[in-house]
Amino acid sequence: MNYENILTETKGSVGVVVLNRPQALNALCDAMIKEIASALDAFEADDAVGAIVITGSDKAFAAGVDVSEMANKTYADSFMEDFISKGWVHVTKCRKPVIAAVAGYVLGGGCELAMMCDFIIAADNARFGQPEITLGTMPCAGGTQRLARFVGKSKAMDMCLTGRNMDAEEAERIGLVSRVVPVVDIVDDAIKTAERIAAMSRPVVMMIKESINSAYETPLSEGLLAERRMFYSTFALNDQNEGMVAFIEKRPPEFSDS
Ligand code: CO8
Repeated sequence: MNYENILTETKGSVGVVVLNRPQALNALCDAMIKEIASALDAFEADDAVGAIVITGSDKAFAAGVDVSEMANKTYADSFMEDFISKGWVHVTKCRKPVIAAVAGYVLGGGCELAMMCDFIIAADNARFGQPEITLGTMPCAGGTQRLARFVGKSKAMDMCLTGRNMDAEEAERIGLVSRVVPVVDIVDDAIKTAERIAAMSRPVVMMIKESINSAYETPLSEGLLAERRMFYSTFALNDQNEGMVAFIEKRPPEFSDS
């Protein structure tokens, strides 16, 4: 597929998706969402890829969903198209780890897209916000749900009801992002992090991702039970034996992803 709104490349074992609509601060138009979905599906199917990074530019990860495409929609249009459910779910359904490497504006749907990824590494110039209320609407791709679960009710209410921006330092303090790095290092840092993950046993990576994600879907007792069962199942993998024997023999493990 030829992409018009994103760039893609493979760096070693890492698939990289770069949002690329600089003229609109990477506003997420419908075509771009479809392209992101297609790129993720392609990386998911590529055995050479072990982890994925989604990034934007130094100025904007994404300044939201494209307002010009939404302005004149009717209720019937949006309900019948169900445009939020279609492309976006590819991000959350991806079984390989997806890291959001964000800089500049991370607003509205941009912040929601970042939160759909497995974790967020932020540049020191990143600005997060859910400004939909200033447009007379509300977050629609997880902004009221994921944000509340990730940073708590008080901060989610503050962000969604005032529409204010939050800087990277605040975002790290409240746990929205895993760490903050200088903007010049953001992509390299995310790719190095993804490479480190891609070098682990792939089935174990997927099991851990699934387990952590289930923490947001299940009560604690069920989540703990599912985690224990998943842990026991790692003993059916060659990689569990290899990892532990390599530790005892004081050598690096050679995982076979089996
Ligand atoms: N959509 C479309 N175009 C955008 C968007 C956007 N979200 N953000 C920026 N642009 C465009 C601008 O229109 C401008 O284009 P042009 O040069 O042709 O006029 C260009 O990008 C550059 O933007 P600015 O000139 O405004 O740049 P500034 O540096 O002055 O300001 C800001 C940057 C503060 C980020 C400003 O652009 C801004 O406020 N953008 C909108 C932010 C926003 O409100 N985002 C939330 C959008 S809504 C959303 O994401 C979820 C909505 C859910 C609704 C569900 C649908 C039914």
